[in-house]
Amino acid sequence: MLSLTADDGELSPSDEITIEVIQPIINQPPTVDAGVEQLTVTLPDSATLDGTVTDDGLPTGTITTTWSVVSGTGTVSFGDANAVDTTASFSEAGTYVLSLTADDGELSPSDEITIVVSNPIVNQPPTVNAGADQSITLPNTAILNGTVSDDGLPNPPGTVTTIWSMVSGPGTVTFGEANAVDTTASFSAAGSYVLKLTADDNELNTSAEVSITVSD
Ligand SMILES: [Ca+2]
Ligand SMILES: [Ca+2]
Ligand SMILES: [Ca+2]
Ligand SMILES: [Ca+2]
Repeated sequence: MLSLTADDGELSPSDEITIEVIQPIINQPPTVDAGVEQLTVTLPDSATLDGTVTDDGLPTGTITTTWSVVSGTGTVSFGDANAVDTTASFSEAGTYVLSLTADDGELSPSDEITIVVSNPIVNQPPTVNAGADQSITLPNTAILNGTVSDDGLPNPPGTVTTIWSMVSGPGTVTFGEANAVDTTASFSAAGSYVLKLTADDNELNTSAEVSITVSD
């Protein structure tokens, strides 16, 4: 409140005026959040982008948002590059940095997100070794020493089933336990036999052979 007083030495009337001092209205920049710091995606999946943008409505009340690529090994396709929430798909595996910018007409801050894009994991077939060729004399049995390994895929089941069988031979073969990798084989007659060990991961199977020479 200001007071103005005029004083002529005898009389001093005054009048008052009230002045309200207000802050100038300053445009605040939009706040931009591009979402979680890091996303992981397995091809051919796309990434779900969940951005958040707010503003004080100044200077015009209109905000333009734009997703763009800061860095990346391949190309990026956005579902809608001007939508705060959208999707991004990637041409190849690698690490990508994307940026979400919000522009209120005067100020345009941005925020980044890192997306790690992986190739799909492909099931590999089991590897099988049926052991070294050997010779035995009847009535001895052959000791079969197989080796089987797998990448554990697919999961489920995550396990491999194995079976020994006879490919060729002059007689019959009896296995101690046909489904065991390491087992025994006994033979009904002398001659040359070829035995086979097969491993099956429920999608892919691999076989290996071993020759057994059986003499009387
Ligand atoms: Ca959102
Ligand atoms: Ca603003
Ligand atoms: Ca073995
Ligand atoms: Ca496998």
